[in-house]
Amino acid sequence: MPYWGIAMYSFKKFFATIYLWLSLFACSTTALTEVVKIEFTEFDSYSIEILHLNVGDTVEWHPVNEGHNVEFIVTPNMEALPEKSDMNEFHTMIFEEPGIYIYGCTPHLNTGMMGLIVVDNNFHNIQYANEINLSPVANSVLKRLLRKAKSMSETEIYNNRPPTQ
Ligand SMILES: [Cu+2]
Repeated sequence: MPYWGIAMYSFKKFFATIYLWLSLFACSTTALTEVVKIEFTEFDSYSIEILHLNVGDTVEWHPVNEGHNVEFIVTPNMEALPEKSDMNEFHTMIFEEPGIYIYGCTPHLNTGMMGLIVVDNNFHNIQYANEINLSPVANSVLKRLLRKAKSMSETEIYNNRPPTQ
């Protein structure tokens, strides 16, 4: 290879490396917020039971099956729980605070139609979950969700996060 050929080759390699570096840097510093879709299933449940989010992510609940809604029973701010959503209506919420969020369907909470959202993998407000009064079925569902969420490894949490849209 003539001298200029080698120079050209290392020149290209140099820029390819710089490009790779810059794109990795951009990915790690840009705050990509996500919009996650959860559906009301035909089996009186939510299509995603445990969800890990970062602060600023959004969840959309889609009423693809009738007879359900979204009512929060635990959030980091128990003094100001969000208003429950209307039955059979689309609902959306942005998660601004780290902590656990527990919600259920108003008519099916007692039979265990519940969802757990963990923001920033932060469980600081988990004691609220022990203080709420639930039916035995809902209580065991909640315990299962919390146990599973807490025992998830970083990899499992990463894989549990829906892809960025
Ligand atoms: Cu329901």
